[in-house]
Amino acid sequence: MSENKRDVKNSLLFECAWEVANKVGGIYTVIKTKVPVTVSEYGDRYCLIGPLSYKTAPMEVEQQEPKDPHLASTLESMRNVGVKALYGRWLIEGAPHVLLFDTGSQYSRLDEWKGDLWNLAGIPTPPNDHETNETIVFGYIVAWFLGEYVARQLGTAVVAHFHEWQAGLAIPLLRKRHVDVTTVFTTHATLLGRYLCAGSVDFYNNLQYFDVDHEAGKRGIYHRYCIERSSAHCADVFTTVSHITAYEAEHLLKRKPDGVLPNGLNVVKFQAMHEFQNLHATAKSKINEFVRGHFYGHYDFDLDNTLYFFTAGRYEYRNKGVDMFIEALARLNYRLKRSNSKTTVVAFIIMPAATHSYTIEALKGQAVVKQLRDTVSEIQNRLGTRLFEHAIRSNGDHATLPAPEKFLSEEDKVLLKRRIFALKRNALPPITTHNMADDANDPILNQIRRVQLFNSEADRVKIVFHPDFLNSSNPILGLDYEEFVRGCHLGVFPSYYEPWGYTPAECTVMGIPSITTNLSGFGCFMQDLIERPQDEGCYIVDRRSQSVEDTVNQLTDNMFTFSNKTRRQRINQRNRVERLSPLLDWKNLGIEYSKARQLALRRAYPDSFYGVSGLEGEDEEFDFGMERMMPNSVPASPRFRMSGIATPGDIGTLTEEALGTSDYRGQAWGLTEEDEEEGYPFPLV
Ligand code: G6P
Ligand code: 1S3
Repeated sequence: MSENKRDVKNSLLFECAWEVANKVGGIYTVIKTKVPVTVSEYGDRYCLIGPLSYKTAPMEVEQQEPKDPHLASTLESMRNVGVKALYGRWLIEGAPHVLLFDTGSQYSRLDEWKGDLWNLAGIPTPPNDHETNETIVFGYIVAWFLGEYVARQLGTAVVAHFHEWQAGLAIPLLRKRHVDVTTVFTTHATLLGRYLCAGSVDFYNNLQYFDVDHEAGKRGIYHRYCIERSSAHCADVFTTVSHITAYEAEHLLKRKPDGVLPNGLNVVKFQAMHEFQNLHATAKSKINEFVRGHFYGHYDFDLDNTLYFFTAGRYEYRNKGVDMFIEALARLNYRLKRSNSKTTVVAFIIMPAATHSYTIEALKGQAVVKQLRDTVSEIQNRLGTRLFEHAIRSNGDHATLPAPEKFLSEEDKVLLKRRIFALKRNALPPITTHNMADDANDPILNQIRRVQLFNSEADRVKIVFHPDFLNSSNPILGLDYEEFVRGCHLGVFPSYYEPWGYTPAECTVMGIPSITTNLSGFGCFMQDLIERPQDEGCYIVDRRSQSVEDTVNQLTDNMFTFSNKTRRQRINQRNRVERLSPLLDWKNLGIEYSKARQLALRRAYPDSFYGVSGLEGEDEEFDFGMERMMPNSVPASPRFRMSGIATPGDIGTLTEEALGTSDYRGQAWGLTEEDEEEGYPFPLV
């Protein structure tokens, strides 16, 4: 690429994503949790690039002046022509350098850049798509910045890693302009895949056959699709987050990914094993509090024999498998009733939707329980005082001890009766905690109506739909998400479309068993690594090769078996699942990112690796600076499938090895013909 020989061993890394210091969804988690491991590899040679949000940046970033003179002069020259940017430290663990660009400062150039994009890459852009407009302005600013930077800084190779189409537009621009950087593009889903799955197509069996341009056009996302596709094609290295998404990307974006970069987490190891078990017990008692209030007047079940299941995520009804979860809950209810089980399952659905505040009923429930508790403690104090006074005056004669209720005054009794009266309720406990903006058409509520899980007394499965993010300062269910997960017993995520799926991964590192599917990146990843994941508290239902009916039954079986476990068995399973967390630790998975960067450097600067003779030699001392993940760093008991040297992403080997198989793990796709004809055995709302 360049005339100068850039130093590839101490390369600089710019990592660019729309969610840098800007929380929108899962990519924020990827970037933020990965920072410590990337900083430990790159130190000050690492800088993240994102959009500047004036609302959140002051809380997230501490402004600084750049120490790198080339960076300082690049920013200076851009500022001189009106580009507003914030450079500093992102205030998270690892405190990386961060560079945020204000897209608003360059909106005046939008039309010019749209024209350029059309001339350069033939990508059309409609006038009123705000997200695409942001993508264009951001992409042009980033390409401009990198171009100016490497024109000044000539000594060191620069790797630019981009996540998802919103940040990817700079890639085709850099390529067209022959900017001397090497690029990696990671897609965390495909636009078309997400849209197609949300409809009612048989996605996985037809991946090869979709007319991609036509399908994108039909859904009004052709321009976005073009940006995504050109980012994938122009990058030196193209990656996704899982093998299943690699397969999807190959067919929908028409480039076979070079490898897979599984998502990790920042795993916090406790000193002692029982610490996370204690956290479960403490968090569960907070959920118990909520349940007492929510079910007041019908609180006729034993909390000691109640299990908390939950599903959570962005509200993608079909993609996240909420349809299947509710159907399976109805079947679980039937089976628990039929077996005369004394266990109650409270199933939470945590999915933000449009609402108009909390319902009066939900607020009232918490209020009446609080009043009752306050009254009881007042009475308790008064009763204690009277009891003490009586005892101290007894002068050693214990025969004078009257019955405790004698100490209740008439006033106490009236107060208590009033509080008990307030617990009377004519309606069943509500399903949802909020007033929904569109109650009648809400897919989750309609599915609950269809299966008639109305929290009635006889039901062993109760449902609570919380259509908002959790927060410890909420008046209802006042817990942060992490605390809530810790307090639950089982996470259920029967996704149909899930490139990775952080929710079950988070359950795992917190020691909470979960159910996912073999259509989720996480599910496939665990299935690849562990021989019998279900024994470790990581249940994976088959949504690939069996009918929907069979999958729902398998899901129900898993939940039913779990509901019949004893407390001891649950504690044991939590211990086992928590022991899997090293598999998901960035300290082990970060190596895949290193491999992707190395591959990008090799492709851009082959002479630095292979020498003039074409023989590899100069790079022998190159390593990724990290431990190999398997099998030493994980505990012995789970039977892991992988042997010594392979790592989960298999960067650079995927393309060659996977040729000739129908997916990226040699598994065949497909339902039976019968299933295809049958479609869904329960109506899609
Ligand atoms: C943790 C605590 C135990 C508690 C248990 C409840 O393991 O350390 O003291 O008994 O949680 O488990 P359960 O599955 O019934 O919520
Ligand atoms: C995507 O977010 P989503 O929930 O839209 O990216 C996440 C991070 O890679 C991934 O976990 C998830 O499966 C994808 O779908």
